[in-house]
Amino acid sequence: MKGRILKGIGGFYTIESADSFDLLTAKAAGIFRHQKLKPAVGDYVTLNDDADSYVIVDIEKRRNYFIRPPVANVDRAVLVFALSHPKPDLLLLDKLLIACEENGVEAMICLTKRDTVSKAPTAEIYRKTPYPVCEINATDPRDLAPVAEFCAGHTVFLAGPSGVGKSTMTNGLIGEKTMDTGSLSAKLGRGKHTTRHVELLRLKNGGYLADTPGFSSLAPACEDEAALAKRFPEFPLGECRFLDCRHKAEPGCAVRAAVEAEEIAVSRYENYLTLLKTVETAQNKKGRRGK
Ligand SMILES: Nc1nc2c(ncn2[C@@H]2O[C@H](COP(=O)(O)OP(=O)(O)OP(=O)(O)O)[C@@H](O)[C@H]2O)c(=O)[nH]1
Ligand SMILES: [Mg+2]
Ligand SMILES: [Zn+2]
Repeated sequence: MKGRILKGIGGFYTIESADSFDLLTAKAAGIFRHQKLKPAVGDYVTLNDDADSYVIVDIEKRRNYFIRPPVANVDRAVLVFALSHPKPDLLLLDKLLIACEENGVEAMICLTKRDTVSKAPTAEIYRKTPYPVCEINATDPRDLAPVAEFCAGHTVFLAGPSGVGKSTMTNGLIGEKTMDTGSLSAKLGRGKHTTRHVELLRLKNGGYLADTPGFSSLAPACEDEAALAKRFPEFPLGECRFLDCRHKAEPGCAVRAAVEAEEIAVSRYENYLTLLKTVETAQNKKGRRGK
């Protein structure tokens, strides 16, 4: 029989049956112990139910796979950052957006703790991108409507730093207190990594939601400079004077012109330059090794 892994703890997996939507428990077959492939939350699997317990015997090819935390076959992501407490790390947000682009995951940006700030420039930065943006008080369920609409019918994960309200939102979206939430550390003003495992929760209107412990270590894999620029969907690529423009100081660069015209946010462009340096350094290393 077929099903999907919603949860895995200590070698036991909770599977939603594809036919009945019932939940059942299974173990992984011995073959997976000797393979690099391990069953992950989000996997579509085949179960063998001949014996008196269910055993996962096959894993369908994954559409995508994220390592930390392990979750497979995701089609949308809500990137959650607080407007303050903790202060948003926009380089991390841009890295997460790139990782979504690379993995064919549609992203939404959700800025929480709207109730704690009077002015918030962060939203304006991302309104200049094609990504949907919302500013919310995550503790107010009425604010969650745009997020609920974005998630309905899809497999979605919430990603973002500790303490920004991912579990608070999860509880609001699921409609019950499923996840523990934690206060910020008074000394450091950061979250305390309250959520430690990943699990797919069933949404009321169809679809699955995974609250996660972060993805703070998710590094974009961009293989070269051209690939990096393509991950910024608001960059007017193909309009620069030079085909191989890196959008740094080249004359006739359409990207820089768009930054000057305030069509592209300065912070997005600066983060592009920061990541470009990383890609260039990695390439130089590779080049030297190749000689
Ligand atoms: N005022 C206000 N507080 C919020 C908001 N969102 C979350 N909080 C509070 O922030 C704290 C952290 O929220 P969590 O939901 O545990 O954060 P998290 O992102 O799940 O954190 P980790 O599990 O550690 O990754 C809790 O005390 C929440 O009540 C918001 O929009 N406004
Ligand atoms: Mg949490
Ligand atoms: Zn250019």
